[in-house]
Amino acid sequence: MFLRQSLAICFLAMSSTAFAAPAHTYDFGQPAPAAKASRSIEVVMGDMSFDPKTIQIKAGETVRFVLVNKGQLLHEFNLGDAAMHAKHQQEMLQMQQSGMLTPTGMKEMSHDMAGMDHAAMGHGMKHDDPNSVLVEPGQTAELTWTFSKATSLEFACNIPGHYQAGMVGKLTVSQ
Ligand SMILES: [Cu+2]
Repeated sequence: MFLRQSLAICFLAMSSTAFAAPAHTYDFGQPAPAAKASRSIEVVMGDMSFDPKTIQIKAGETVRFVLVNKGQLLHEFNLGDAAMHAKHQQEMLQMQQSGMLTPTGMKEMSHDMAGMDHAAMGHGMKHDDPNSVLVEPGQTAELTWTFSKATSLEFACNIPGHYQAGMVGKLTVSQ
């Protein structure tokens, strides 16, 4: 009874947040369903590397990224510019310090803990940005994105220390 109530409240809180604050938007495009993709690009993640290191895309293209983690550690594939990655690295450092982010995975937080962190941090201690996906060692994940305009971006892993160790590549969107 109590559990059912708190779940309902949690769901209500989550959905009202989603409506009150529209999902984070990105000036370089938006997430898309995989079926909309005009091509796929496989990116292999190693421990502190991406292969390929550079990706060329045309404005207007919808690309399905297939992310293969061949390393021993958890890695992230995140689309953004250098400033966005720097900000996300701070968030991931907090997740790591809270014990939520481990070297090989992301722990589920209890509802109580998540609520506390949400109140304390504003942003909420959750890793669910649409421009990012976490890939556990030995796993494959996907992210599909429509690139709206010509711009210079980076694809990066923002797990503490990884970007600095070389887990960043250039993604150029041309006209
Ligand atoms: Cu990494």
